[in-house]
Amino acid sequence: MGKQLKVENCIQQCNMAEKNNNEFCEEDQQNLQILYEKFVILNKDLLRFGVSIVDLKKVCFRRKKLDNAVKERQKSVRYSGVIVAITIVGVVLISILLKIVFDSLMKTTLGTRCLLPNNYFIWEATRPVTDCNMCKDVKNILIFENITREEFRNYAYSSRPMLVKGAALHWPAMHTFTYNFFKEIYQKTEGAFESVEEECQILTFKTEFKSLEDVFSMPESRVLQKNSEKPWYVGWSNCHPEVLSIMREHYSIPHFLPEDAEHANMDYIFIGYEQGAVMHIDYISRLMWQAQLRGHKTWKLVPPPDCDHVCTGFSFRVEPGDIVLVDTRQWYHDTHIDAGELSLTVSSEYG
Ligand SMILES: O=C(O)CCC(=O)C(=O)O
Ligand SMILES: [Fe+2]
Repeated sequence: MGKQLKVENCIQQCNMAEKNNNEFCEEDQQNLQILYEKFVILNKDLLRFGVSIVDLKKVCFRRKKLDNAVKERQKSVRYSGVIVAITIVGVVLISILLKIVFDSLMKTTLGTRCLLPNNYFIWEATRPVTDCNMCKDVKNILIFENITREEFRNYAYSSRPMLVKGAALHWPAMHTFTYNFFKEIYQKTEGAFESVEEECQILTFKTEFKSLEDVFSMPESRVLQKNSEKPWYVGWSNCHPEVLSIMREHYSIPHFLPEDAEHANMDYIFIGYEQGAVMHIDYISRLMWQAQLRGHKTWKLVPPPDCDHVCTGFSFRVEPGDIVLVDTRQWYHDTHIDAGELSLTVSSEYG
């Protein structure tokens, strides 16, 4: 009898432990009671056949262990579920983030001109290997005093830096384009400022300006560089159709470019004083031309670093009316304006 009580205690202990962990419904409890009674009878029989209390305890606790293992497994399955959910949410968030970064890169690099300091590492990582023949025997700018379309044909798509002297001298833009000309167009054209923010691009170089609106809010004394005001130099692309069509009434595509050349549907203005563009390379898909409308500008060209052993850099100065052609995707370049002069240029891509 003493032995039997101990067995019942053991089973009760096991069930109590179980009860603490689980909520049983009424039906479960009835079934458990039946099971319990059958279990008591079975234990009595086992004891009668000579099985010891120690053996029964062992069985009882081995079962508990097994139960715990099952619970652990269920727990780990639950954890795995949570981990899978977190992973899915993570992947979705990372994808959204990558898309935002990719879109902004497309805007700042592939679609438009990209200045090196903004995303140097991305640019360097994606820069194609240079064929150093593009700069191997190039020691200076190739200058044409005047050139016909026919004569220019062989040079048009080379990466050779070239200068066509006085090619823009007859353009009305030589006289009509001023700071105030652009200020007026932008202020009177609905959506013009927004287009620069959303579809075009502004390059503010060393200035504190955040937008083209800031550029056109400068006090006149600074615009004209009176009273030792801080110098400024900016560039922006014009892609608003109305702004572009007004601008294009004042200049044309350089006469020497091939008739079947493709042209971009946005043109750039660079305007300002002293140090112009900082040393950079452009991530654009085509070649470019730039007409110097006002002021004198010195370009410094540096070959790509992978061609350092065969190529050298050089500088050249452009005068009002000159049109410069540089493969700005391959030649690193910076610009500097003659002291005290305002420089104003218009440029575009062709290919
Ligand atoms: O005109 C300038 O100062 C810089 C122009 C430039 O970087 C370019 O046309 O790619
Ligand atoms: Fe550039």
